[in-house]
Amino acid sequence: MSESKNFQPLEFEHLDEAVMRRRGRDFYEQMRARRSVRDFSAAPVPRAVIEDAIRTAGSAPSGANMQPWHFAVVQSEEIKRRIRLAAEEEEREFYQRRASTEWLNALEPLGTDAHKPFLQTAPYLIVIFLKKFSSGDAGEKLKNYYTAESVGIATGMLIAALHNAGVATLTHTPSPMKFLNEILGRPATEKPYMILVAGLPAEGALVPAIEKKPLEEIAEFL
Ligand code: IYR
Repeated sequence: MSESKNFQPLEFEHLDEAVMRRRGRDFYEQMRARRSVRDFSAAPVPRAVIEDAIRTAGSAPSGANMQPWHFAVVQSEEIKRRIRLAAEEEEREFYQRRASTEWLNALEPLGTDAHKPFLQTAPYLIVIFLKKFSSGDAGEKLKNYYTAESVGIATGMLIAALHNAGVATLTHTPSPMKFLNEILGRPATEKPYMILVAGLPAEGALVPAIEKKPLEEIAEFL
């Protein structure tokens, strides 16, 4: 590709093979220790850590580099309370009526129910919105591309960044989540994607005894 005013040299760190192997293994060891936490302490986490993790998420690749995401970081006790009440209302509907028996059976090992106290206990609720449209320089409406893929990648990077900084998370998706637009004042063109609960685990927190599939079951090399 020729250099032009739209291009600049790539900055890329070439690693020795031994360093490559070590860093690959170290990162895996670190990431596999991540667990979804449902029992949070109210202990504070520095805002700067959350900001850097969101900067990391914002560095994710996205369709046509449209960066179709918005992160609403909720610390306010009052807003957390309103989100919890609205989410629990939807969850009661889910557990009592909407969920199929098959779905409830699949959730059994996780021990979840309609109570979501962590939505109030944890210091941060990072509410991730997916933007179907962006606004251009003249305020015109631009279509975004591959929005679900883009926001999924950014969210994965956010979870990894928080874990790396010693912050526990829970991916929480009450369904439907439309109430988040109202509570957080986001426009109808933005779709609530996920609540990422972030903070420190409560002392003695328990997690489900579940396992991840081994490489042989999830990958093939051809
Ligand atoms: N949203 C509900 C149910 C739930 C669904 C799935 I799929 C999970 O992996 C976990 C929970 C709840 O949060 O309880």
